[in-house]
Amino acid sequence: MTAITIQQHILQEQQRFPGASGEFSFLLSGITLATKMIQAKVRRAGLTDILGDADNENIQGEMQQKLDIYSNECLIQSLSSRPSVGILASEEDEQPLVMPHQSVTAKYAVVFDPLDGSSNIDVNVSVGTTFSIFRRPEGADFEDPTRWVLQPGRRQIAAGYVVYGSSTVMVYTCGNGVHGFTLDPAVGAFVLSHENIQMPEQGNYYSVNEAYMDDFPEHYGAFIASLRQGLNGHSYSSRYIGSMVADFHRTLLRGGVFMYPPTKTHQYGKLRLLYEANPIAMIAEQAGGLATDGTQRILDIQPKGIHQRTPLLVGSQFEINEFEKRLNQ
Ligand code: P6P
Repeated sequence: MTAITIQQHILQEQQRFPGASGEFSFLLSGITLATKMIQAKVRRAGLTDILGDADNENIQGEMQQKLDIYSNECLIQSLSSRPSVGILASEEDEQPLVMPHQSVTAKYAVVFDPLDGSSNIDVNVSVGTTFSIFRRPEGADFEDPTRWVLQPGRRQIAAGYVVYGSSTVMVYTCGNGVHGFTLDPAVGAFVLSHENIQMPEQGNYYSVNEAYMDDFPEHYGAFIASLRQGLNGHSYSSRYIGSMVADFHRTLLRGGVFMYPPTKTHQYGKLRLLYEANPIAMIAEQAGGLATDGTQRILDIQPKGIHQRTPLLVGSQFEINEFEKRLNQ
């Protein structure tokens, strides 16, 4: 069977965007290039002095890991050389970045978390990169860059993530199904390995940080208790890595539910809407799953701030419907 690289796949997807003269595939190739550079550093993290905390804090108030900084720079450098990109918004930067060219023909904004879960790097736990792509809104200019990115997730034209795990896998969607590509280190290419991923309608795992169990709102606690007891004679195991991309990737392939509910310290949950929940939610829905903030679909939320947080429940139809049934009781 001939291998299909992500570049070939993107070009096929490109046909779905009328008038996109290769710009879209060139944009996505900027992301794949950056993630190959990131993975090369992640794979060697224990061998270079890149481990450990940088001496400055990012806006999230977390100690930046040096790999965070490197990963952010890889994505900025790669995407800045794509004239179709007008605005970037990163988890690592308080404000959106306006591309120096400020081209009137710039069509896209890219939102990303360069290295989600980076606090796990030093203990060799899987980490990930997430990205989300929007079209430039009608009439948006470079005076108000936030307008390019404060769009509901349903307007994403593409979204995806790379999980740096036992292998490096990129999962993306352009609204025409979800497809996974495994990096072949021998040739340095992402090769199609999971075509048209469908999330199981019901799963065997629930994934949540149970240390906060007493903090969760009551209906979350009741839902988790029902998963522990088993639903409709279906039993569950608990799996939680503490790295969203890895926890979601398992949920995508095996089904079940991943959640980060509101807690006493994070009344809107810890995960960020724009560059964590939205891309994950687009992938989940494209694969037949669901994603909610506990009251509405993630993709319907109108963002108010680039770094705003949201509760997130994402997973199989069965489990999410079971949660929503309890909510309405
Ligand atoms: P907690 C990693 O720092 C992260 O942002 C997500 O990747 C992960 O799901 C979550 O935080 C883990 O948070 O509070 O369970 O340690």
